[in-house]
Amino acid sequence: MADVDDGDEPMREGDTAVLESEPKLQRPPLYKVILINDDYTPMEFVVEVLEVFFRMSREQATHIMLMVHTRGRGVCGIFSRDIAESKAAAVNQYAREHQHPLLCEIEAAED
Ligand code: TYC
Repeated sequence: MADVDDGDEPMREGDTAVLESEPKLQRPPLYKVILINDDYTPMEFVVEVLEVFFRMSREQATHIMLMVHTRGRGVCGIFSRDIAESKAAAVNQYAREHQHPLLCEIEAAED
């Protein structure tokens, strides 16, 4: 190209310098899956949910369940929006199928 500086030839008066912009790759936003405490869902059921849907060991699951039980809510995982939404929906559906009021929500994670 004659008039645009593509780096091959020395610049001359009248040429146009072109600065390539930095590629702006943004990471996809992440979402926390939050478990909410209630007075009725059995502790054992919550532990099972954490093992099955969040692949936690019995020890991890028990730790998170007790944290939710004492503090009111707790994070059980951080995922892309699609995965977070489908995990929360699957947990809520599983809880309803077993007539438990257990509630799972998602919340944007700060980055
Ligand atoms: N609070 C419940 C109980 O005492 C246990 C529980 C823990 C329920 C965590 C929900 O997200 C929850 N049986």
